[in-house]
Amino acid sequence: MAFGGATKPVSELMFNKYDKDKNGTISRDELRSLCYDMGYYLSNDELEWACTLIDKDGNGKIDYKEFADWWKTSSRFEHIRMPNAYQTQLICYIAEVFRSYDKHNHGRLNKKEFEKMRKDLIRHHIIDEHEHQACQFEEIDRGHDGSINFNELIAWFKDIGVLDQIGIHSS
Ligand SMILES: [Ca+2]
Ligand SMILES: [Ca+2]
Repeated sequence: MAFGGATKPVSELMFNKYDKDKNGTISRDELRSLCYDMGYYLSNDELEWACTLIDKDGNGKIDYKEFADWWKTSSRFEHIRMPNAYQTQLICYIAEVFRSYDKHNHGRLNKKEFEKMRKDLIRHHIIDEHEHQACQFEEIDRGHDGSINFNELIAWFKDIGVLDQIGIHSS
């Protein structure tokens, strides 16, 4: 920024470099190869989790905006690290609750289903009724398709710090 505008941001250079098939999105394999080149080999599970975090609208592709968002996080490889035991337990539980409200097994919840799930999560003290009341369905629905998928839910939890809080107690 300080040296003026001729150069592209690093995130864009990286995105273009690793979008090997030039389709404008980073696939799982392309992400794996990027991480590997940077010294972080991801197993299949780790790659799956990294994609859940980076592909925030859950459409199965990492677009440039999602990539740049991730790239600018201060510790980007730490950010996509596999959850610890407590977080894993929490995420499994959340996935279970999510699935139980996904009556049609579509992998996403409509507004009504989501509101029911939110009440359930409040009841189980995973989210706080007062603190997280302001979060609007429309904001959580990043892909704007009128439903919330698991990636969007996890992205929301990341935003409101639900997953981080648990992490603090574990180390
Ligand atoms: Ca690609
Ligand atoms: Ca996406």
